[in-house]
Amino acid sequence: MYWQEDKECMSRADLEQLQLERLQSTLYRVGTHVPFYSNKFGEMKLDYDAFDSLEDLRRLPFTVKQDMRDNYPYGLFAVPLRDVVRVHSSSGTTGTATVVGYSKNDINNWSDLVARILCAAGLTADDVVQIAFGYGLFTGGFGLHYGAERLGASVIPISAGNTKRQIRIMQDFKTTALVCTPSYALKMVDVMMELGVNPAGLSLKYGLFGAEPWSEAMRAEINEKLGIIATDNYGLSEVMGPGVAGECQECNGLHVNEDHFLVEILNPETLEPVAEGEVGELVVTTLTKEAFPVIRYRTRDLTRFLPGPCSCGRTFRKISRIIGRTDDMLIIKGVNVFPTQIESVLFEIEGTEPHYRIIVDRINHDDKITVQVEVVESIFFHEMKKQRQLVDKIKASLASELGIGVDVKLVEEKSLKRFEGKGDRVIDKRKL
Ligand code: DLL
Repeated sequence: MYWQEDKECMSRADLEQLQLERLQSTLYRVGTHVPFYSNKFGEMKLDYDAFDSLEDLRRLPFTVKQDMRDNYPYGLFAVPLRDVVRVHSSSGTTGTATVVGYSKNDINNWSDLVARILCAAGLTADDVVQIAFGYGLFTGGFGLHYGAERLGASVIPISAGNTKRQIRIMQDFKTTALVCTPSYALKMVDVMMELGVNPAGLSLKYGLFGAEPWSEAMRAEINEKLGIIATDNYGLSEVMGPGVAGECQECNGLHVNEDHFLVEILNPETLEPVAEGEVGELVVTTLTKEAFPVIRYRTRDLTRFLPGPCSCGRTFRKISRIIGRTDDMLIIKGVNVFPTQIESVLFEIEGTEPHYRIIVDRINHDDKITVQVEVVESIFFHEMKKQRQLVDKIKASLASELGIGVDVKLVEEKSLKRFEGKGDRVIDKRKL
């Protein structure tokens, strides 16, 4: 049930002591090997010996994505390239890519941390794990692969794409665990329906989904359609990749691997900690990374701490599923709207399919948001009145969730784009 019980269930006091020791050595490592940090620490006259409490973290400077771009490609590495055994890179949607490196030890830790997450989700060495994340510079494929191998499971490194083949392999190889983005899991369901494959006839038991925001309602839909237990796992390349946090079988929040990552949740404007349990930006400091340590990395991901302890016995704190990113929050007529809020509403409404697109525009200085929703084919055979009733129902539910009016357009089944990797359901036409 645990992969590294001595760590995952350690007392908070022991954990905090371990975190402090690891933080001190990380600071020393970056302060002596990475000019970016030595300059910053020099400016603030950081005295390593006086750094004797986790509270002192608050005095340290932040690292942001732009710092990584400015130091492209290897400027933030803390070891010489000859000690780097792997490089990954994240392209993001804009600007220069960021490049991250791993030492042998980093890969070893990464494998254990991902194995912890797979184990917490219920997987064992008996499982057959189909990894439908892209293999390559993206951390998803290789990260989950090494973790699943470390667990001793049988790994199918199929990578993303070629959905018909994915399903064929799932049937023939008796896959018990599917690993991909939640969007791709939904696409697979679609293709199964097209092919006349009944998911109940598969051997699937688990789905480990991550790499993009999704909602509780989407989980329910996937669980029901595939007959599995879906868990959420979170990570980001700048910090390691998958393996930063993951859900146990309680399925209500993600345990952070706190012996390797020190996390804070801050108000993104004031950069002060939010009140306990409030939503804020996740900020991560790595505690064991050798090749690419980061201090107070601003992830832009929004989450909150959940109250503990967890009945699974793990002592690591839990964060809620990621609600969205500070940069994918839409501000519509001054109101903050997250795509996941819209998703949750749509998934609750009967007759709609789990595929939607959000289009934002500004017409005569007025923000306008239109949600295109796929609906089951039969809706279009109904009289107009029924269609209008459905539109009104969706509009009313969205208005009550979001606090603003939204236009709704019903579109035919399978008319919206499907995703094999991270989904992108928002088209913002405003020139902001
Ligand atoms: O997406 C790492 C990963 C791969 C995590 C596979 C889990 C599974 P990046 O491509 O650098 O790395 O993207 C990181 O994706 O900052 C979040 O905004 C988002 N993200 C990752 N996992 C989740 C999740 C990988 N479970 C960015 N829920 C992060 C919501 C997620 N968003």
